[in-house]
Amino acid sequence: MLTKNQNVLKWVDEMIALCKPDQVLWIDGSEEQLDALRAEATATGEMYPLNPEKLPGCYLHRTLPNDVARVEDRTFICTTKEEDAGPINNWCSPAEMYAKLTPMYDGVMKGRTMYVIPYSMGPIGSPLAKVGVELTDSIYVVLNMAIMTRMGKDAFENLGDTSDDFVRGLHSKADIDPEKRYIVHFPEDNTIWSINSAYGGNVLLGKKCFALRIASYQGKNEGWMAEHMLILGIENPKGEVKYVAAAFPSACGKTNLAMLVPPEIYAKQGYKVWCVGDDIAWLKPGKDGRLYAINPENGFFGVAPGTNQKSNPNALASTRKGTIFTNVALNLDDDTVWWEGLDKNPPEHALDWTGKPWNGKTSEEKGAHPNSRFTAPAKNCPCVSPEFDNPQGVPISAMIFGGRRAKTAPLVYQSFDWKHGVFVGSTMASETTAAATGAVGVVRRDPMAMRPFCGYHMGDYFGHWLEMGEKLGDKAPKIFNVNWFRTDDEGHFIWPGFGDNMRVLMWILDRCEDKVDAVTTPIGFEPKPEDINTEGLSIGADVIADLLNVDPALWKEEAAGIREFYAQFGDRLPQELREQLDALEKRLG
Ligand code: GTP
Ligand code: SPV
Ligand code: MN
Repeated sequence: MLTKNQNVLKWVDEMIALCKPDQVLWIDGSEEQLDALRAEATATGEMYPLNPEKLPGCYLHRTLPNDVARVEDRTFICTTKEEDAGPINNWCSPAEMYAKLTPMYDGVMKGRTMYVIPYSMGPIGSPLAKVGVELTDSIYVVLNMAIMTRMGKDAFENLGDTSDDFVRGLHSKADIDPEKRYIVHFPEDNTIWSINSAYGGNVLLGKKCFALRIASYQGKNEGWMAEHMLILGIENPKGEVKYVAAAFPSACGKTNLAMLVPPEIYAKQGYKVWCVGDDIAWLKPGKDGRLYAINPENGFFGVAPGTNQKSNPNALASTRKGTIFTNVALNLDDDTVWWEGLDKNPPEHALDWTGKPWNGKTSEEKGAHPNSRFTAPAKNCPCVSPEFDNPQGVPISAMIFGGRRAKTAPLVYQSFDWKHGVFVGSTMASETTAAATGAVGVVRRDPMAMRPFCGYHMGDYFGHWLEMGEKLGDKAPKIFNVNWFRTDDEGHFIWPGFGDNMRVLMWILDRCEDKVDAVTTPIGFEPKPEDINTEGLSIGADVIADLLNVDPALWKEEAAGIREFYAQFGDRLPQELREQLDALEKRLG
């Protein structure tokens, strides 16, 4: 036992009595203990050790083909009142859900070990950090949590002996039965129950379950925000760093933007980009009245396919040691890993993500699952920010929303003010990706990229954003929207993206510092095409003009779609947003 905290001990005892494990192991975070678990997982085949020279300390893990992504249809927010979960979340009453799941957990860990994982979301000692305890029967979960969080006995330091302010996470693989899979949140009890999955976002309970769903609920009650946002710093040649936070839906480019490599035109002047976080931001007003952000995580659970030396060298470098790969292909010649888009040289003697023999040169099938992932320590990242562990966080100058839109949304625009920015975020839409089960490529509304992650009524969430704006006043970050994914008539991306997204960030920072004018359009302020720097690109200002084009007919359709989307929130939609929509329609004529 690593703590004297009676609330922790009592709850762990209750869960032991319920799950009836053969053994209980408290995870202290020591390398010796982790090494023993790595050895055990290797012996049972749960983890496969990769080439110790080329990928030291790295492992491959495969999940069942029925268990490769988040399951939004089996994810629940259980609040006493149904209306508190809102129209977007699946809801069930806590009493009914506890009654349904308790028998499923009864004796589920017989013959297994229960691991008790203490962890901190956020730097230990940070006023913005929070403690969680996850109970699990999966070594894979322990080893991933060791990378993704500040895990081990130090995490209990923040809690002390009497506090009850920790998130209780209970996970069991059970039989990995998709019919009995549940990812359930009880925000009123600080509790998460996950059963019958072994895939990342469903089982690493510090991540989406705690740091977004439970934390968004806590943030509303406590005056801060938990957002699906990357955090990056841009350092100018004078050494001044400005920070931005950006919300894109799953598999829409957060990890890539967070680690971007500045194009030559900026690098040679001395510009640098620093990664503070690639997925989640906790934001709170600081003493100076500005909004400060920490990354509650300690590693990256990144999409593997498409990651390569050109698109994201920093992410690739992060995965060269101490990394767990999930559902990628295994090169049998040298025990390394491969995925689509890594290079043009797929292995011939390989196993695909399901473990079947696979020849990358001849096979029509994919070697890696489209949602295959790497779990890499943040400290591995060559551009990790010197402020990564700063307990106070970093001040945010701009917030950026974005998604995958083939036509409607322009490359970039700025909201007229905070309220309009909240409207822009609340009406975000994006094509669905492989990060969740279900159809891919269907446009759906994904407000602030939080549709799958908001732990309470979305209308109240919009209200919270508006309140935060009131509190921040003229110190509030400026709000922007970007779209890297506009396509031409053949379906090709027009904008080069990746490192070249820096060109758009530079306009955004110039706007924050009042250094550049803008064009007023019905949807917001846009750059003059010549204000997006295209030096060194094969596209010119005419293509930029195209990318910035706002088609009034498409936008009228968009406004109608927004009206329909808003209708479901009833009187919990803030009146300000209805007014924003009316104003947009008026501007469109
Ligand atoms: P989650 O971890 O699911 O939250 O995803 P994410 O938002 O971090 O997305 P990520 O950066 O991993 O990118 C997902 C996919 O989008 C990858 O296949 C990338 O290659 C692709 N992508 C990222 N940035 C760009 C871009 O600027 N342009 C284009 N065309 N594709 C991009
Ligand atoms: C996402 O889907 O947004 C992810 C991966 O970042 S997961 O941890 O599965 O949620
Ligand atoms: Mn994500």
